[in-house]
Amino acid sequence: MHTRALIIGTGFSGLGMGIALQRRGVEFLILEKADDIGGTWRDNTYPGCACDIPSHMYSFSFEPKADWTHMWSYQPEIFEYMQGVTNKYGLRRYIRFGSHVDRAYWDDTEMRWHVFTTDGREFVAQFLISGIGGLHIPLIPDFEGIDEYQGRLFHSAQWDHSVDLTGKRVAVIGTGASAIQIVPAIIEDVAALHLYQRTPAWVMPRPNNPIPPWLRTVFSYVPGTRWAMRAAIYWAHEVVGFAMTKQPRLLKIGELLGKWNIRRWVKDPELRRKLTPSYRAGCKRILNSNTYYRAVADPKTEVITDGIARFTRTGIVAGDGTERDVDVVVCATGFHVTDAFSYLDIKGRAGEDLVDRWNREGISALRGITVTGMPNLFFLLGPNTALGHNSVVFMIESQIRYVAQAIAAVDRMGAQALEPTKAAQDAYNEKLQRELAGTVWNTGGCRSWYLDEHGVNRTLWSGMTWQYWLATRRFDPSEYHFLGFADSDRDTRLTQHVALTPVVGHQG
Ligand code: N01
Repeated sequence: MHTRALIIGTGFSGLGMGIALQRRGVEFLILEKADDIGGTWRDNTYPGCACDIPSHMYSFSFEPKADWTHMWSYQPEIFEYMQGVTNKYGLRRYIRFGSHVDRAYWDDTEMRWHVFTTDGREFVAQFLISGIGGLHIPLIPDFEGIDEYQGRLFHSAQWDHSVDLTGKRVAVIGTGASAIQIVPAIIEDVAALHLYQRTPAWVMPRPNNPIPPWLRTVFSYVPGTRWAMRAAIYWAHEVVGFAMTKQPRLLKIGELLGKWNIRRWVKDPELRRKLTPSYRAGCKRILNSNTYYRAVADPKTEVITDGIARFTRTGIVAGDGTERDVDVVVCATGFHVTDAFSYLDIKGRAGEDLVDRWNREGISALRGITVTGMPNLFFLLGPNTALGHNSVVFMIESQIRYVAQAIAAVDRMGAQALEPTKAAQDAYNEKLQRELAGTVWNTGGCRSWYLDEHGVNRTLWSGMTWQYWLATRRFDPSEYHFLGFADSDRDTRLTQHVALTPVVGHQG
């Protein structure tokens, strides 16, 4: 099947990109591996699943919703919002559900991407846009003996709703963003909760009471109020972003709040000690909850900090040799992040394997979106565009605008394709890494999934989000080579600076 632009995924990225192309009259299709839209907000259905960025900000700027029921919405409401947007824009007719992309290659002669799904279908498109994001491949650590365990075991992002936790002994492994929402949501039901903590998180107080109906009415009917709320949320988060990126010392103030939150709920000094992080707040994602520490302090909960030595048929043996039997194990152990892209099979110009390159050099892209040697390939939430402090939907919208401008630039130039110059991509990433060097993620004294195995931050944007907005607001053609002009001399002239390996036509 032929189309002009092929989008992969129907999370916020894929849906937003579809809407932008629809508006601009660019023909497109969206490939979705599952049988419904929603990406991470479809997959994560664990008890207590909610967004830790307020919904008036964690939503499309062009599709505001006045009647969010909570400041920090729960997964069902966000999923419903995404369904509403999908239906409003009639996106379903562009989506091919059950289409799991397996591999893609760029044909230098045709100047087209050939994209294959696992069931053998082939799609051909001029532009390929990845909306797969970075947090979609669940990571279950390879604990010794895990395969022998006879109880129920699942990952937080693949919650098994057929398992009734009532009266069960449950182990939760991990104390990240997912775990701190799960633990308070299940504590009432379970008979015992074993919380395996490797590193404590900084957890700030956060009430999440329903937004009163009168305020929702104000947002609906009083012009400007919704935007004022959005702006207030945005700038409050940017202040934290300033501290994280420019003045990590200021985060000590947050640590005082975090310590107060522990003291407020936890009376046992030994437990307080276990729960108090030893690294700068913000180095790992700052979490927010008014219910987590209360659940941790519950007599049913045991916090285990001795590590996991191995699994047995009936439970887990901790690092100190203590064996604890459990009926259910929840792995809230996060996702493959910096290695998430190694699951891709993408071959670009002259058959170059993108993953081989990224394995050699580390993942990087120009503005986190385009990659030299990979014509007409765009990443949404690609390298170094995730956030530690604000709404990624804001980043996604900046990227979508940039991609739409890039496609328009190809058409305007009368070309078939573009790719960033190596000089532009390298200069961009050198500056980015210089800026990251002083941030809390690189200096805060923790080990997080923001850093790759060499300790290089390949995940987060280095500054404030408005700086990224500025950096992507205007597509700059001087950073690109344009390829595939009808006048082939012009093509040669423009591409002669690229170290072009000879065009070999069909690469598989
Ligand atoms: O995953 P995580 P998550 N042995 O990687 C521990 C987004 N999100 O699913 O800190 C023992 O944060 C690991 O320990 P340590 C958000 O961006 C957003 O919770 O590495 N423990 C950690 O405690 C978030 O950052 C929302 O020492 C092991 C935990 O497992 C991202 O998703 C909500 C281990 C993993 O925490 C991921 O969050 C939820 C091992 N071998 C999630 N391996 C929103 O509200 C890992 N751990 C938007």
